[in-house]
Amino acid sequence: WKALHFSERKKLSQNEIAQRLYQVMLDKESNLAVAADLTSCAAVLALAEAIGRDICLLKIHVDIIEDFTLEFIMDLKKIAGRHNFLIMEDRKFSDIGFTVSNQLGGGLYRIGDWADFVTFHGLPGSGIVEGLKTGMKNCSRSVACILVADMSSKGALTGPEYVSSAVKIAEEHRDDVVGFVTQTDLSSCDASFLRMTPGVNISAAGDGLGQQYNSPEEVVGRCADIIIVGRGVTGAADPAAAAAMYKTRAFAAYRRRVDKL
Ligand code: UP6
Repeated sequence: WKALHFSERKKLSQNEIAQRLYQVMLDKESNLAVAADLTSCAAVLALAEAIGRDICLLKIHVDIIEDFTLEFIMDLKKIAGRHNFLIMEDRKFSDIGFTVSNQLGGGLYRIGDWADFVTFHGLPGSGIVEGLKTGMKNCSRSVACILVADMSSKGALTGPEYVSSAVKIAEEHRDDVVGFVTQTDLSSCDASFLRMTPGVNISAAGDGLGQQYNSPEEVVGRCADIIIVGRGVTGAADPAAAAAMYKTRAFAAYRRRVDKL
């Protein structure tokens, strides 16, 4: 799969939201997702406005925002529309199907009404996807699901056996599960699945809390279609300039990957 151009990958995907993301990546020549791990609505909106031009995807953790309102989501969607990027809520759902159906389709955040993508863990088994699909029935639209296959943090328990079982869940639900958060290339999985890789920062090796960083070139060469950069952008003196730099480096690395193989 690594040798295939995003336009070929788009044709292989059966999911409309994943196809939209591939198209955004092609149109903007960007395979950069930024993790907007900020704690106020205003800060997330200001960041989205500043970096929107350069990203294909904005990843948020809605539950760290202290003054969350649904108006904030409407404002964020407007910025996403204007700058042509999609939104992923990195909720990492990880409970039984019944519980995740309520977490996706209800509660204060109503994630299923606005997120283009959500993340989930395979730990509970395939019932979690059934739960997410049930939750979507209470929502105004469909959401594309991204399975966290393995993690960037030191000592993560997501060993090879776990990963290969988790990946099977995705393959069995390919209408709804369109990709992975991963550190490895998941070579047994076909080319329609997106691979997104966090733990990318050119200025640090870690964060003192278990996070481990690599460069854009390293992760795109190894496994990433999309790099996910958090503090490398949000903590930079000039986040817009940092986003532009990560975008250029990640897309150049993707071009080298498809040209070389
Ligand atoms: N994230 C990881 N590693 C994973 C999965 N997800 O770091 O295996 C998420 C974190 C954070 C972002 O929840 O939002 O990616 C990384 O941020 P950073 O670049 O500031 O470390």
